[in-house]
Amino acid sequence: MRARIAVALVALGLAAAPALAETVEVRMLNRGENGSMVFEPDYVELKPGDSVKFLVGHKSHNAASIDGMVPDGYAGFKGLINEEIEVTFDTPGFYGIKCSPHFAMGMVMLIKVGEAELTEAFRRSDVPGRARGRFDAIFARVDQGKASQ
Ligand SMILES: [Cu+2]
Repeated sequence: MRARIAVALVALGLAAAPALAETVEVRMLNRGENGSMVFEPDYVELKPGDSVKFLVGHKSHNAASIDGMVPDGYAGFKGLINEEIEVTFDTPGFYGIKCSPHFAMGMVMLIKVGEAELTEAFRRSDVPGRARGRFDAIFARVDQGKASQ
């Protein structure tokens, strides 16, 4: 009897899950656990249809997609400085995100939507040196499979 109830609950959970789009909060910070000028968390995995809400942890940051680090055909987005924006991601793939004024200082993050392959071309995207270092560290965590926030 107990087993039958458990099976029924699992079935309900699986049936309900795809309809529930989630919103993950990411803070834009002058200083965080991983140093200065950071998004926290710096890596997020989403289901298609989920959203990220970029919160103003500290002032003078924004969130914008990085040209060349988004799925083919994706139009991109760019928040204003100090703007809290919520962005919905429908297309599977990897998305590189930057803070426009602090891109050169390495203020970047990565978003994975659905099933996606981290290609060599994506890894070698042309970004400033400090962003390169941050991305390489995130890629290493993705490769190790312990990247989930
Ligand atoms: Cu910034």
